[in-house]
Amino acid sequence: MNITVKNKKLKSWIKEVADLCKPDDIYVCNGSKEEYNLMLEKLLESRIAIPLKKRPGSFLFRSDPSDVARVENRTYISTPLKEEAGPMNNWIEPSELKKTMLDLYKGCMKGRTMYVIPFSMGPVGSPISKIGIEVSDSPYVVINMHIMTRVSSRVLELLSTDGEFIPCLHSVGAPLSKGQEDSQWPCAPIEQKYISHFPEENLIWSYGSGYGGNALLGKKCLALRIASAMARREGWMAEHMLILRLTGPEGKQYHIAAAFPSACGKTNLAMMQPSIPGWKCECIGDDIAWMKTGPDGRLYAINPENGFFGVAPGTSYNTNPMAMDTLNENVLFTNCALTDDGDVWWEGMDGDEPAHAIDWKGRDWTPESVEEAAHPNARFTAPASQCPVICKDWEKPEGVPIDIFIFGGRRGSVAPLVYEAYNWDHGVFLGSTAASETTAANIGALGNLRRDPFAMKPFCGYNMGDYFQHWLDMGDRLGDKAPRIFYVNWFRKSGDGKFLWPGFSDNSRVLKWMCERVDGKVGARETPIGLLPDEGDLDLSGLDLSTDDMREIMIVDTDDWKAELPDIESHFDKFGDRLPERLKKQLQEFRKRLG
Ligand code: TSX
Ligand code: MN
Repeated sequence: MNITVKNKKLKSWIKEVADLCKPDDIYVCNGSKEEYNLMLEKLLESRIAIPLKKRPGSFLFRSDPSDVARVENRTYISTPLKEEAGPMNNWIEPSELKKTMLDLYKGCMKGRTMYVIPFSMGPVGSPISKIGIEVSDSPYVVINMHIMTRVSSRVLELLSTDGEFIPCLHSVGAPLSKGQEDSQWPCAPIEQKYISHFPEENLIWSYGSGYGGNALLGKKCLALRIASAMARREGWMAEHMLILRLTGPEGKQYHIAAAFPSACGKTNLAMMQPSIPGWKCECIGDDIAWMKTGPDGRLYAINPENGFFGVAPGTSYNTNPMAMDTLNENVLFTNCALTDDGDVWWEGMDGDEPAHAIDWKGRDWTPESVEEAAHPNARFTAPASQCPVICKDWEKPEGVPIDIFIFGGRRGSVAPLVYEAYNWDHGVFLGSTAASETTAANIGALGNLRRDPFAMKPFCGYNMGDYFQHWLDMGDRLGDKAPRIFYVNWFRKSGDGKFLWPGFSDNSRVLKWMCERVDGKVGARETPIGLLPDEGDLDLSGLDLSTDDMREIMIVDTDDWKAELPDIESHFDKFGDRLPERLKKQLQEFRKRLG
């Protein structure tokens, strides 16, 4: 081991893990640039990292073809009672799960170095931040954690001898025998993969995968699953939300937090540049929001992350120019294609397809190839500080005051462009019933409706029924200082299958209407689903959009919505007696409004 650790709990945990996993070496990380470079040198030497001539300080990685995404069916919330994990989570009883995993962990780091990664979610030392220690046998994890979290020796100093941290144990699950050559991307077969959370003891155990959310344990595992359970106990919120600051022509600032399921363009919205003159948009975060009530009784949000781990395919100067400008240097790419001139490429990038490339599996690729060049879930890992529109206050320890919550989904029909909740409880109802059609990018049959409450289905660390209640409780606590709640659908299609709304920068028109609602500048018309913009109140100046199309985008078809009721009912039925009475009442009132 390269340094002596002072924290008592950490010291004994490191020893315990080392005795179990039997690594050849132990290295405690300090988060320095030198350490990052050292790690990369190793990865370059073993040809795991491919340097990119066109992007300084940037590298391409190719995962094992079996290890390309989060594994929801291998993800567990392990509480003593199954009831505590709830109907949306996989569950195994803690002692049983630990027994299984201890067997797997036995000697799993042989032939490898065990890295101890001290990290802070949120600015180091902020009262909202949480400290985690990830122990991992993957140098790829170390460099990704350097970008995605605040890895620093200051974290260890802060911990001192008795400070608290969240232990995050990770192994790729591929020990090396003496002289055995390492594979390009070590990992374990699917039936040995486990992404386990023990929320009652703030503990994370991950085994068998080296990829993203399975392995970078600060993100989905700590900042969402474990943090959501802590937040409920402690009276705050850990949400799957982007955070942005919108500034109006008079300089008034509005802070928006928005939750969308996958494939809705959350990162695009987080970095969106308004098409309407005088309005400005800045990014604070693209994935996770931690929110607490401030001294003035309002809700304040921080982004606990330090970087973006974004989906590459589909990212272009058309869809997200600010992301593209974030990716020029110091970026780690995973499962993108490699061009002949030493750059990355993916489907949906601007310009012509390359005439030749190496695909994500390392094979020759040409435009005639049947398979994609980049994996659909190929990723970039980039420092948030490199985003040209990162908000100057994005690391403010006290966070930014949230004015507006947005929930959304992808629907080709039924849901209009935007509507506002009648009140907090109705907003919670909208969040709890949020639905999206499945796309090629996520699993499940194409075009099926999938309920993804608050976009938290894969990320809630406890019973989702209790989570709904926690939202209601937060509303009670915030009272008239609570953010207003809206629902959006950028994806409504016309009868002939064309997107009706231009989306992207023009979504600023929708956000502007929300701000004017907050300021009481515009009215709204009551419909069974909520409050819709009065005709003429959405700023459509300079938009080439026919009146007919605009009407179609805004149609609320009562019969369509009545037809949804059975699905909402069976969705709610899953929660049994954990479904808050106040949501049952919301459903009753919705039914009544539909007539
Ligand atoms: O991210 C998207 N947003 C939010 C942007 C701030 N996407 C991409 C989704 C995939 C991740 C969108 N796609 C959006 C949107 O608002 N809207 C659409 C649908 C759409 C696609 C293309 C066009 C218009 C709408 N127009 C042309 O192709 C010219
Ligand atoms: Mn996410």
